[in-house]
Amino acid sequence: MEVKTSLLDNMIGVGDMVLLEPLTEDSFIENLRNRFDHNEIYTYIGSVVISMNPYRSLPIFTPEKVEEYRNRNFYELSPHIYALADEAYRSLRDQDKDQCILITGESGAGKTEASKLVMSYVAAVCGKGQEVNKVKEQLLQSNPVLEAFGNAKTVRNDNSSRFGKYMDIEFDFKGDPVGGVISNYLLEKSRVVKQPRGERNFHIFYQLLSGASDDTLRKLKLDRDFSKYNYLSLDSANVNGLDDAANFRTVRNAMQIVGFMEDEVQSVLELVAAVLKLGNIEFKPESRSNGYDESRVKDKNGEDLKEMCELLGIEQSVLERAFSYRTVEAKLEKVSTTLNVSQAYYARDALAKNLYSRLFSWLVTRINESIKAQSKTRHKVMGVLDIYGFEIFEDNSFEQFIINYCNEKLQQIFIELTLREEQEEYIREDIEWTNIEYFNNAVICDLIENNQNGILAMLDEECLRPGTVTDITFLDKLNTVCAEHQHFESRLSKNSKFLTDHSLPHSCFRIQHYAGKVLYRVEGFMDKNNDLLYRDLSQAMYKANHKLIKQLFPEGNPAKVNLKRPPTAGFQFKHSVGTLMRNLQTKNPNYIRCVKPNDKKAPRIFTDSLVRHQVAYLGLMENVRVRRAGYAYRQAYEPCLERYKMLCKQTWPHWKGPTREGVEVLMADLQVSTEEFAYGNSKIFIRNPRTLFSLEEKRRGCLENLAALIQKIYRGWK
Ligand code: AOV
Ligand code: MG
Repeated sequence: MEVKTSLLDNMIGVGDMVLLEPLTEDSFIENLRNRFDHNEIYTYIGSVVISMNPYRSLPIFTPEKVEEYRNRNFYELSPHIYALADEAYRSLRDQDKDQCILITGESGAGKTEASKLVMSYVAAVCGKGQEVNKVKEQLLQSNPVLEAFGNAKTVRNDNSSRFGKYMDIEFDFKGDPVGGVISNYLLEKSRVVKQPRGERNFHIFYQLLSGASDDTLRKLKLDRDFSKYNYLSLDSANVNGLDDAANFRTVRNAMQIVGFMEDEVQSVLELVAAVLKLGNIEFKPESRSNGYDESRVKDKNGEDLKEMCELLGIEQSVLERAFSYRTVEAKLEKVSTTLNVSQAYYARDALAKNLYSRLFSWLVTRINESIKAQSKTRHKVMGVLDIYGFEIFEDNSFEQFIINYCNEKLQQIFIELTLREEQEEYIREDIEWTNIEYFNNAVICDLIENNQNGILAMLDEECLRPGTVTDITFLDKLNTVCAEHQHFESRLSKNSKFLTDHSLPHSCFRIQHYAGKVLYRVEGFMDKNNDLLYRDLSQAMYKANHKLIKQLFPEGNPAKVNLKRPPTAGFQFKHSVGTLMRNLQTKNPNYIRCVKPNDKKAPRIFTDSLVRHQVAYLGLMENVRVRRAGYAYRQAYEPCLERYKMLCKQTWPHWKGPTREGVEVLMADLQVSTEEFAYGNSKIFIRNPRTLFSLEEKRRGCLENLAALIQKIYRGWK
C-alpha cells in the first residue's frame, strides 16, 4: 500500500519559523542551517520569504516547478519564492490589489537573482498570445541590458548592482501584462574612472572588448587588449565563471528584442568606446609667461583624442580647449581661466562619469519607451524593487553613504508596513492585540535626511556656502552640529547613531547603521554631491555632430544658459527615494529577505556568525514574534468556506446561510480548538500554521477519495 506523507513529514526542519519550538536565536539559525544543508534555501516567517543564497544552481527553478506552484495556496507546498510570486500575482489579478515585491539583504545576498525569479515566474503564469508574449519578452530582456551597463564586479559580489532599480509591471483587467515602467536610482558613476582594488569597471566595457567582432572594434577604433585602457583595472579583469564574450552576445540580442534600432546600438557602443578613449588622454603642464602652468594634452595621446572626437563628431580643437581653459559666467560677464594639469584630469574624469551615467539614464528612458503600455486605461500594477544592498568596504565614500541610506529607508518601510499592517488589521477586525518591542531605525533615517540638520542637508548647505569650503569644513560642521545635539539631549543624541569617539581616523565620521557601523571618509563628498561639469565641456558635447551625445547634454545649448545651480546629487536622491517610498506604501507589500551564507561567494558554506548578524539586523526574530503573538494566517470567510466546505456534511455541497456562520459550523464540526482561531469582522484568523496544514491535509484526503470514487464509477460505466 502506498504510504502517504504529509507536508509536515516531508519538511526538513521547520518550513515556517512561526512553528519553531522553542523559538530562540540559536534554534532559528540552526533551522536555517539544517534546511540550507539540504538545499532548502527558502523558509517562511508567515508570508515573508527568507532566501539563502546557494551560490550554485539548484534544480528548483524548472518549468515543472512553475507548474507545481501555479494556482496553489501559499502553504500547500514547501516554501519557495514561486509561492510568494504566485500569491502576489493572483491577489493582483483576482482581487485587484496592486502589489510590490520588496527584496532586501546585503550586497551579494541574492536580491537581483530573486527579482529575476519573480519576474520570470509571473511571466510564465500570466496570459498567452503573440502580443502578450512580446511584452513579456521585452520586460524580461530589459534585465541583461541594464545589468551590462549598471552592474560590476565588487569584492562582495561578482555581479553587483551599482544602481537602484524599481520596475512596475502593468497588467490589464484579465491579468495579462501590457507593459512596464522602470525607475533607476543614482548609478555609482565614480566606478567609470576608478575601481577599488580587486574590482572591475561596469561589465559592458569588458564585454564589448571581448565579444564584439573584429569589424565592430575596428569601427569603434578599439583594441581587444584590456591593458590598453587606463579606465579598466587589470588585476581582476577576468572573473571566474563570467563569460564576457558570451554575455556581449546576450546583451546585443536583448537590445534587439527590447526594440533598439541598429543605429541606436551603434551610438551606444560609440559612447562606451569614447569613454575608454577619454580615459587614455593624459596631460602635461605648459609654462605660461604669467608664471602659471597651463594643461596641454600629451603628444602621445594625440591619437586617442583624435579618435574620440571622430567617434563623437566633435571638433578636436573645441575639446582640447575645454581641457585647458574654463569659462566662468557671472551675470553678463564671461571670464576665461586656465586649467592646470590636475584640474584637467578632474575635468576629464568628470566628463567620463557624466557621459556614462547619462548614457545609462538614456538607456532606461529608451527601454521605457519600448515597454510602455499602449493603452491609457488604469492598469493593475506589480512593482519589483531591487536596489544595491547594504555594503561596508575598506574605504567608504559618498556612494556607500547613499547606498546604505537607501537600505535604511527600505528597512524602515519593512518595519512600518509589517507592524502597521498587522496592527491596523487587528483593529479593523476587532481582534485583541499587544505590541512587540523592536528596534526602529527611524532615528538613523532622520540623522541622514532631516531637512534642518540631517547630514544631507548639512552637506548641501556647505556646498552652497560661499567662501572656502572643503570636505573638512563639512566634517567640522557635522561634528559641531551633532555634538550640539548631544549637548542638548535632543532626540538625535539620546539614541545617537552618529558615533563620535577619539579613535576616529582623520577626515572620517562613523554611523551606526541598522546593519552595522560604517566609517565614511569625507574626501570627495562635496564634489560628488555638487556633481558639476564645467560648462565648456557640456557645450563641447552639445556641439557634437552625434545625435545621442547632443541629446545627453542639453544644458550645453548656448541659447539656454542657466545660471541656476542644478539640484545636488544628495538632494535628488533623497527626493526620488521619498517618492518611491510613498509609492510603495500604496501597494500590498510582499517581502523577500535575502541572507548571505558566507563571505566567500562559495556554495555549501554556512558561516554561523555572519548569518546570525543578518538575522539580528534584519529584525527576523522580532518578525516571528509579531507573527506568533498575533495570528499567523487569515482568510476572508468566503474563500475559506469554499475551500473547506467539503469537509463537513452541513456545508457540503452548498451552504445556504451567511458565510461566516458556515465557517463557524465547519470549525465546530472539525473540532478545531477555539483557542486556535478568532472570528474577525470579515476574516477568520488562525493562530498556528499547523491548524491550517491539518485542514489542508484533510482536504487533500477528501479530494483523493473523491477522485477514486469517480474512477470507480467511470470503470463501472465501461
Ligand atoms: P545582490 O543583488 O543581493 O547583491 P545577486 O542577486 O547579484 O546579489 O547574487 C549574487 C550571486 O549569488 C549571483 O551572481 C549568483 O552567483 C549567486 N546567487 C544568488 N541567488 C542565487 C540562486 N537563487 N541560485 C543560484 N545562485 C544564486 V548587490 O547587487 O551586490 O546588493 O549591489
Ligand atoms: Mg543586485
